Amino acid sequence: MHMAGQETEGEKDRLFAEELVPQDFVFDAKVAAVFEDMINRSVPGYRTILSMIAVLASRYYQEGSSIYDLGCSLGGASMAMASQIKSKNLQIQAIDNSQAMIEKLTLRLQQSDIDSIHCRCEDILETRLENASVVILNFTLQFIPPDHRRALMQRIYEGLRPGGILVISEKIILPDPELNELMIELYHDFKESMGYSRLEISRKRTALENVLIPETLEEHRVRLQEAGFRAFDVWFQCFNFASMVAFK
Ligand code: GEK
Repeated sequence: MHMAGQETEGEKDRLFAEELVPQDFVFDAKVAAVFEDMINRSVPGYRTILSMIAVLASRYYQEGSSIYDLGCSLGGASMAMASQIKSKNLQIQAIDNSQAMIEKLTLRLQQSDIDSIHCRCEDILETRLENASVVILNFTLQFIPPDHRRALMQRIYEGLRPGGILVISEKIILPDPELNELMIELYHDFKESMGYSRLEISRKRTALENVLIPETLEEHRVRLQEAGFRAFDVWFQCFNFASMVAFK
């Protein structure tokens, strides 16, 4: 896989280091340019989660089916799956509604030798899901307005083949207020250890306030069960970040 190149190399995330008027967070060209550095320094275990999504997908991929990576950003999960799954028929649909992300991903794919990833700019609330064995929502559902989440789960369930899986990674809320506060503080300590200043951390938190809406694991479980999934559990958690898997 060849991914080097001036245009596709990520820059360091200094978005919240400079003085700026507080605004809601958007996935624009500025964010796309620093995305890899940002997510690696902001999501504890991000790299591990990508590698393990590939392991899970490899086990549950069914020959002749499709894999969907919903809210793919720069295709981290798609690329991990593409290199893990050895099938000539592999078809990964990588979808994101950020034009900037899809442009950058398209360039990357053109510069690589990967032909199994098909990316497009689209709202995942409009995506037609069919014949899927693996669906990935890696830190995407948290950005979907809460009142649209149930219908999305239902459509994913309908689009999955029996035996298929849905992987959902999210920032979560812990039901116990004291533990919840502790996890948030530990998370902020983690970000500080990754080189973000207290000011950057607090500005980013404000920018995400109306945009990233976390839920408890119980809320996820109930919604998945209501959509029809037969089993659900958490396979990874670090502080207030978790990744779950649900089985059809
Ligand atoms: C990764 N999964 O690296 N339709 C399509 N895309 C959307 C929508 C929507 N309605 N809402 C948000 N997004 C990736 C990381 S980032 C997580 C995912 C983060 C997209 C949005 O444009 C962004 O690219 C992505 O969801 C969330 O494995 O930045 O914390």
